[in-house]
Amino acid sequence: MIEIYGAVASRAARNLWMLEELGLEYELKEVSPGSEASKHADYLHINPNGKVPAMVDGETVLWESMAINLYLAEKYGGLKPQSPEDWGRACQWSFWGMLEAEAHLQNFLFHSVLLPEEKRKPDKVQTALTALQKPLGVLNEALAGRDYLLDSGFSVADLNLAAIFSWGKMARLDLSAYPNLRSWLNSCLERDAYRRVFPRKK
Ligand SMILES: N[C@@H](CCC(=O)N[C@@H](CS)C(=O)NCC(=O)O)C(=O)O
Repeated sequence: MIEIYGAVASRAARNLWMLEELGLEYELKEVSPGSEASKHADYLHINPNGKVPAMVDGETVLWESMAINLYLAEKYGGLKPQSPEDWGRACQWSFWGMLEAEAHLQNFLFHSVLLPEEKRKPDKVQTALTALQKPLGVLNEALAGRDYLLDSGFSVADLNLAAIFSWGKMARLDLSAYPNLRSWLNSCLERDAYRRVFPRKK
């Protein structure tokens, strides 16, 4: 059975979402980010970075959340880009999301919602907001007149990117200037598989 090391409240959630979409059996091995367990030799053997997530699938050990999802799409055939060009696009959006948006969204989320109030730095929120305008605009433009990033419909490209931009939603980032992005993100995050990982609060 596929094992995911991490926690729901970590980047492992994007792998759990992918596994739910694919209907694969898996086990979540609880390792909290930054915990002692994540720095223990047993875990470093799986992910030498001491970070989560990591995946073990038989003999295959992988880390880096986006790579794990691209592997799962290719290996198990779900949410899979249908051509080399679409593989390129899926990698493009996954790498772009991590390199151009993720750190800013993380700062925005931590300094506006997650950190205890006394540790939040308003200037970090402002810097993140300013830096986010460019990637938000790029993605909004790319989604003009289309429901998903690839012509074939919802794919690993959408899942990887929506998992990153979900942090904006968690932090109540105002997306009103980016209507294409907002409706795409809402439709990705309303999927049953996502809701199985993050059930709606009652
Ligand atoms: N690029 C990596 C980032 C991994 C990462 O930073 N994970 C965080 C949790 S979401 C972590 O383990 N942080 C703890 C630490 O840095 O010690 C990925 O996408 O898998």
